Amino acid sequence: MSKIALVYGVTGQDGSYLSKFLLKKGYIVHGVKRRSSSLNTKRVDDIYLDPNLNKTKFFLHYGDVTDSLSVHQIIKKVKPNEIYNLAAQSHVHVSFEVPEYTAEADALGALRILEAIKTLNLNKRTKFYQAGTSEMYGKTYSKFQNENTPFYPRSPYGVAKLYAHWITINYREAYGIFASNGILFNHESPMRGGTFVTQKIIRGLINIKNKKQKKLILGNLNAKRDWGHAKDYVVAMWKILQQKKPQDFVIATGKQYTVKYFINLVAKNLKMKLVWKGKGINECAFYKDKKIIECSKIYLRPLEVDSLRGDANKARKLLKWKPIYNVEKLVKEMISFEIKKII
Ligand code: NAP
Ligand code: G4F
Repeated sequence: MSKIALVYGVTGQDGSYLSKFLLKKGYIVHGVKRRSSSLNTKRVDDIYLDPNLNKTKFFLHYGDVTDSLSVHQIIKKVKPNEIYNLAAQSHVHVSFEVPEYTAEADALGALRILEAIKTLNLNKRTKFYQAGTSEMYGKTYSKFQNENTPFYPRSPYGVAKLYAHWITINYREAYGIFASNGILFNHESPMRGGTFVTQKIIRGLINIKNKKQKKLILGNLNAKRDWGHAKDYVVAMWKILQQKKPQDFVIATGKQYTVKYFINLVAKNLKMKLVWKGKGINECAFYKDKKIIECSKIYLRPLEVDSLRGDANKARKLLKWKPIYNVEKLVKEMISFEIKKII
């Protein structure tokens, strides 16, 4: 019998990779999408078949993690073996603008799903994965962050995710639900949303090279991130739910680069020679004597997370997980995907 998975956040970057991974493993995959006036399913259109016409193993349901009724109804109907809660307002900067909504979706969303598992008496049937984040570490004092590093979130997003982290542990301990947190460091891919810094840099520099854009305006170039590939990270999500007992794992590459390093790497791949001038908010880059990169306060956050670097030794040992992609391979794949779109 095929296992049944329910993916919240199916239309997002990770949801699309995870669904494809689970289908390949033989799962029946149900995904929850939000009603939107513009199409929001482009990342999963390639696996969607009309259930009336075709024999499909991939089903979509309208729903929202801010809506308890829909959460309850969908879980009651699907009775999944595994639920992956990837649904979130996932943009850190935006969370300062919509803090209440971010808490509704990112904090209480997890609670609503866990409560549905409990009230529907699915404790023994349904495993739960919570998409935790390195943003929960926030203001870091240690070089590497692992499962024992204290949390100090620096954004409404990080604070909301920390609630989801602890409520997952709480329902695990109080009601015996197989509920686990993945604490994932930044991961990117060709499916990454356009307003996250990696995709913004890649699309911006390609457009500038092709004379379709004059300037790329960014914020803090000195922040350090541990960037992996979403394709590697969804494998870890699945492995976390295949463990004998529910527990929490850090998933990361262990390598760290600044935003400026990432820009230079993309430029090198595009054969664009950049000349950097200035410092801080006045730092800028020239290409063929034209100023093409500038910094603006608009993209600075009220608080910044300066440095994230994960120690995924626990995952390496217990999950036998390690990333296949490094940052160079990631950048090459993202660039080549964007260039193919233009041709
Ligand atoms: P993403 O591309 O922004 O996808 C987020 C998904 O959540 C989308 O499908 C979105 O739907 C859906 N969503 C948003 N609000 C919702 C709501 N109220 N109800 C139901 N669905 C909702 O994010 P991602 O990069 O795939 O990340 C997946 C999860 O991992 C998120 O929870 C994120 O916070 C977390 N995470 C991400 C990273 C990373 O570096 N990517 C690292 C650590 C943790 P629409 O398509 O309709 O917007
Ligand atoms: O790409 P970012 O927006 O990602 P951020 O804030 O690290 O959050 C991502 O990773 C988290 C895991 O640690 C996830 F939980 C979260 O959902 C999301 O996927 O920004 C990366 C860095 C930041 O320091 C930011 O200040 O890049 C800096 N940055 C500089 N200029 C910029 C820009 N970020 C964005 N989005 N846009 C800029 O113009």
